[in-house]
Amino acid sequence: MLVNGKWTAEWHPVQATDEKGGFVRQTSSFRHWVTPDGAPGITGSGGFIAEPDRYHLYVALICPWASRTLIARKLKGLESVISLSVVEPWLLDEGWHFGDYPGATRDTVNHKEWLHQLYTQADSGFTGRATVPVLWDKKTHTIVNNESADIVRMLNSGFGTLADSRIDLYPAALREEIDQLNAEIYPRLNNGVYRAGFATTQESYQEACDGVFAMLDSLENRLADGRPFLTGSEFTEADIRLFVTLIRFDAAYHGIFKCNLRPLQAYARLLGYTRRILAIPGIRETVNIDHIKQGYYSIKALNPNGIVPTGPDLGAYWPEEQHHG
Ligand SMILES: N[C@@H](CCC(=O)N[C@@H](CS)C(=O)NCC(=O)O)C(=O)O
Repeated sequence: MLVNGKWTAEWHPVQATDEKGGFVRQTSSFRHWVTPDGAPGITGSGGFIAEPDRYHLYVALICPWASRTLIARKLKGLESVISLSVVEPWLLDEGWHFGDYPGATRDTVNHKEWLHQLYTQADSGFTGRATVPVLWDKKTHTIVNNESADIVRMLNSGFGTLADSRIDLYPAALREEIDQLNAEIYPRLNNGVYRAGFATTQESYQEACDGVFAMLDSLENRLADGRPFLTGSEFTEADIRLFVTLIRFDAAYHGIFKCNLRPLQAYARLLGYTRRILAIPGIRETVNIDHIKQGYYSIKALNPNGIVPTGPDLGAYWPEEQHHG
């Protein structure tokens, strides 16, 4: 991580823990908002007006939080408005790296080698982890925001007429329900799998793992009335946030994070739900199972030899092909 703008290599890879040995995720530190007229958003300062070719998104395809933003960019038709860089799948000694691994790109905007160099360009005294996603402003050469939940919302409504208005990922009538779903699914499932994986005590692992499966059970029941998406017939940001975890579940969390009570494939409705979302035009291209497996299985504290398992067979997700690279 960065300490006062200097890279320190001591971090890898077990992150901050609480007094019970539970994993604690760092809070995001750049919280400005792009808005149609440049007015300040709910946090941070103003001046980030929605303009074509002004903003650049940095993601990792292994990362569920970054993938949220990639999906939102795609569905809102912002691919030609916001350019993109993809890091390689492994957290190396200096964190995320730009290189030539298939599916990754170079940093075509700032020509950095490491993601942390963007953080110090934005703030030369930055202390914290250099995480993806990052929304970068090419005009003022700084980070607009590095919190995926914010970025998804600003891609949905901050780009005004530059974005496809037919799709609303956070419709006013569903906001309360979406907020409630997010508040429940994030700690128990999205971050719950990480809390299970990075737990350093049996007790914190058990608590996290129980939460993960209780949440999956509850979501499976929620879909029992035949609703296609979490809130009903409309696909919303709550679905994006659930999908990015479900699509990684069997490929990574079931193995490396020891969330192995059941595979996702044992949940018929959740599997059908995952397939339904994969079939939405554009979404499948945001999923790269090779990056996901390479990335998670390279976490040295959990898998010192870095061996990437061959399985599982994910054919049930993509019935027409055996796997998707
Ligand atoms: N709150 C952030 C979390 C992002 C996050 O934790 N990203 C991970 C990858 S999945 C990361 O970049 N980790 C690098 C590190 O911790 O050094 C968000 O949702 O945007």
